[in-house]
Amino acid sequence: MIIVGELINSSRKAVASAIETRDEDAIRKLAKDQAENGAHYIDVNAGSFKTGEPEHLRWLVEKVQEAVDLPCCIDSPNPRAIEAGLMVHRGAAMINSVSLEKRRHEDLIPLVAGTDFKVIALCMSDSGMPRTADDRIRTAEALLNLLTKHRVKMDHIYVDPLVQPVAADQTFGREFLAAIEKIMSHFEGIHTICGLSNVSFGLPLRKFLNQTFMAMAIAKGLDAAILDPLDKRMMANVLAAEALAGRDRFCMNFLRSYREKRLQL
Ligand code: THG
Repeated sequence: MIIVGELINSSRKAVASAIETRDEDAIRKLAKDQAENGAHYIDVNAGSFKTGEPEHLRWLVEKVQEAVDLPCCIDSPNPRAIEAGLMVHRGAAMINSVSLEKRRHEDLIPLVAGTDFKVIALCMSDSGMPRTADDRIRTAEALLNLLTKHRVKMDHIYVDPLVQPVAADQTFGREFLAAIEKIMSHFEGIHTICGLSNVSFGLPLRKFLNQTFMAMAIAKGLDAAILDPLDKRMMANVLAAEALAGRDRFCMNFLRSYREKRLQL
């Protein structure tokens, strides 16, 4: 499972103020803590700032990469902000995200064409949010065609079918899960990724719901996730679900994590 640490996100109050006051130590600590707890990428998001987002994102990329030897997942709906982050990034960043919305992909495709960047392909189009698994597959297919036509390798594409709250419509969870299964079985070499926490919006015990949903998504083939690596129960859940779904040869990863006391409930 490829883990993208979600904590450096300006929707969190402490992070927004660290960005505003240029508190390098706070950002460095968040990057280090997530790296030490199993993150492979560090998500950086300054989307709550109406002005200066590109400059904030560039600063975040610099501070994260000074602190840890990991690539960033550059998270913005604004192609200009993504570009600013990429300018200072070392190694192959993950671009979060390209969608089928015309304005968004027209600006981003030239940035990713023929590169080794990982690209999150978000299942959103100009007709809005997807509802069914079929909505998601259609958008995913169009995005895959677009990206591969521009020489992005299948193995570098992470489809995000977009998690929607089950409190708004009880079919949203199962439609998302069906989409993961179809995408993973139809497109050879592709990856799937998601941010889980939307699923529990408007309900109590959100962490518990997110953890349960993660195990269900792993059973369908999800192989990357944007989550809080400091959530021990979530990380244990990932290890358990991968072993139980037959994605951990001889349960070696589960056993090693247990021995190294990284599997604590
Ligand atoms: N897909 C993709 N990228 C994404 C998302 C996605 N990036 C952003 C988001 N969704 C995933 N990242 C976060 C980061 C922080 C929090 C949730 C998701 C978070 N939530 C607080 C909590 O859970 O305690 C609540 C914050 C609040 O409501 O104010 O910290 O789906 N490609």
